[in-house]
Amino acid sequence: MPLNRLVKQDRMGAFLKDGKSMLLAYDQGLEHGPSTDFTDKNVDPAMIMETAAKGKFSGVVFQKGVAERFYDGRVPLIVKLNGKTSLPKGEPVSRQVCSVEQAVSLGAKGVGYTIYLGSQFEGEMFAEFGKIQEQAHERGLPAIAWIYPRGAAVQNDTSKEIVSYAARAGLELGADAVKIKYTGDPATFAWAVKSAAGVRVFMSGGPKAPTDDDFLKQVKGVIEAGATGLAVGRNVWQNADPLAMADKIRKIIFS
Ligand code: FBP
Repeated sequence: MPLNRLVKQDRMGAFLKDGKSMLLAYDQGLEHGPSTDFTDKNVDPAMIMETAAKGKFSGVVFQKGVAERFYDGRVPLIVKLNGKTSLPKGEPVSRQVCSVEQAVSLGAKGVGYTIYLGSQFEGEMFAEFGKIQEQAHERGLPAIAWIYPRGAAVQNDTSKEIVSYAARAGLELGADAVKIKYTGDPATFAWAVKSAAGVRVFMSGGPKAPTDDDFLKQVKGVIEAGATGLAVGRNVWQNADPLAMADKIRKIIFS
């Protein structure tokens, strides 16, 4: 059997077109709660499934409960394997709530896991992600790490130093892709992309930007920096016209 280190597989293939990607994230119902993020329309996961398909997203991200009830196969699925609510205070930790096996049975072509880098519990999340990465790779699936520096030890979670540290941690831990926050400009984000050394980099959308143009400027910067694309939620499905926004984003990523 060839040594793993000699096998340069891109397990992200199901989510790529011309090496780029645009993922629709919808796990905020657990992370933030419905009253923080949702309206009468986007509280319904069926609306998100429709947006993912009609908006020609490269993939959609659900927790297992939403996937079980609403995933219909039109867009490749990523199942988030851990999660937490915004209710506990103190050092953040997010633990596994779904197995790789269960994700596969739901039709997942990839699995996601959040690591709070810098938290006093980062070791627990490293260990859990380590097992998940091995189980996902045994099945040929990518393990995508949401790496968010957070906790009392982290002063500025969008600085060049900390975002590139997050990207590099993804490489070191064996992630196929990392989802990280934007640093604010292409030059500093390019350092994060370089630090990931081939691990695919996705920008995490964040709270809805004041205007479409503000957000699209970030998307341009991310692509200019050499990233693969973005995994976005609120900036699409909180938009008054989610499909029009998806179209604008797609044009930048795949142009
Ligand atoms: P958004 O584009 O809405 O920010 O979604 C990306 C995401 O990573 C979600 O997958 C996740 O629920 C959320 O951000 C986590 O947000 P927070 O930074 O508040 O923990």
